[in-house]
Amino acid sequence: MMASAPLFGQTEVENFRTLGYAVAPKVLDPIKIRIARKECDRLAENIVNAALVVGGKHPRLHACRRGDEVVLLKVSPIFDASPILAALADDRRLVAALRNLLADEPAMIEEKLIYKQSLPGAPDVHIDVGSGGFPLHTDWNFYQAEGYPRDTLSVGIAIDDSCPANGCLRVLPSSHKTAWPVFSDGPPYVRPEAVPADQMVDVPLAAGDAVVFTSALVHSSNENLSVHPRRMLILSYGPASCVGDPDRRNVGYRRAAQAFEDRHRDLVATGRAPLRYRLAVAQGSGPGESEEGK
Ligand SMILES: O=C(O)CCC(=O)C(=O)O
Repeated sequence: MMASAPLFGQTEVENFRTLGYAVAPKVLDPIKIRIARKECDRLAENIVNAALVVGGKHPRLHACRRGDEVVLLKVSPIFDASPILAALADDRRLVAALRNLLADEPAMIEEKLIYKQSLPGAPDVHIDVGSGGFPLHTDWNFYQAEGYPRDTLSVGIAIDDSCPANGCLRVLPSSHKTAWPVFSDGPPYVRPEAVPADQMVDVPLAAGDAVVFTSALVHSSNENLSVHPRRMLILSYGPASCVGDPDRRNVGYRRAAQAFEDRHRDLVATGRAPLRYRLAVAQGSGPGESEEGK
């Protein structure tokens, strides 16, 4: 049997070391992309439904408001809610590539699904701060507080095409070699006045492509100005030998989310869950189908 080509070739490995990021094409094939999109829709519907029925903040759901719209920004953590997405990411070539970049066994410390998707009918879910983009930051500035090593890295796998118009990732090449000043009153975002804005570059991706970037790389993204979702699965890994308990950042959210979802199931089972939110509802018609109609 012929050995398959590595996911990240020599060029990607060199770019990753020098620039702090690299793009690898066609990590997901068209069948997997289709499966991933369907699963993203199923998950978003379930999570919005649970949020509407139970009320309050669903621990996995991060939504924001933009004008009259409610934007589903991200769902995190995700793999305990989606064995399908977990299986897509459990890819032999991906693990081999990460092992090479980390020079160690990769231990997953975070999984999140960026949606950047306007929710039809602007459902009445808990709204977080922000308007649909990600301010300048390094993931390291967040991971550091939990004791994860600086050489932690992330892989973003595009589920939809991404480009400047729909808020693709933007990075500052080679910025991982510098310590950037961050805000100290609130989340540790990088201070924008310290960043040479004209040196930021867009990282457009075709659906199925992946970008790998080190946790110390300065990055951001703008709002999605298109009418379509811009979904990307972002998986972060540290070197297993020095990561400690990999799930310590997310285990609390995971347990809280599972308890929230148990409460939703209980309300559905006892006929106290009248709403059935559907993503396919036409813009403006809003949620409101009965639970029996599913
Ligand atoms: O996918 C994006 O738009 C950016 C996501 C990001 O920067 C993050 O989750 O840290």
